[in-house]
Amino acid sequence: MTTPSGGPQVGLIMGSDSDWPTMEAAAEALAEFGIPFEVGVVSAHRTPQKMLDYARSAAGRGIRVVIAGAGGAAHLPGMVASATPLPVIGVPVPLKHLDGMDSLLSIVQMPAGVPVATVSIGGARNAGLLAVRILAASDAELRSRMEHFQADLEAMVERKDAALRQ
Ligand code: RP5
Repeated sequence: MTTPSGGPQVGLIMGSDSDWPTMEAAAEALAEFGIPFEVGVVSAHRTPQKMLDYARSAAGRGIRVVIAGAGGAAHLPGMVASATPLPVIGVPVPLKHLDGMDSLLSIVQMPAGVPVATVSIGGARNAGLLAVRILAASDAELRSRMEHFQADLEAMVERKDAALRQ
């Protein structure tokens, strides 16, 4: 578990280190906005006690959003959501079989009362950006940076449009 200085605000966890190539995009998005985060492997099936300890202690340690990625029978995001009051963003990690549909359906179809904000299959960058938006809801400076980010996206599309039309 890595904890950069400044106290992590986002907990970025995944069921296996094999999920990192997918989940790295969430870390990159958080880093772009200067959000302190921690990274770790926490498995719902292989380390169930660690998962419960992580979920139950996260809020008390200053974590404000959890991003949880897993593949296959991807129970990590939902189980973490059941044991923390924090918002949990689930990332369906695509594996060799079933193209990530198994991961998506395991994460998205939560029972009422236990929400997980599920992004697209492999959509870790959006998970990172959604975490930034959640934090920005109570941080005017961060919200302003998100608005600039959105303006940059818009300008990029306009530049591509103009280039195509030439
Ligand atoms: C899941 O099983 C993990 O999230 C990972 O996506 C998948 C395979 O894990 P490994 O066998 O590669 O460790 O729990």
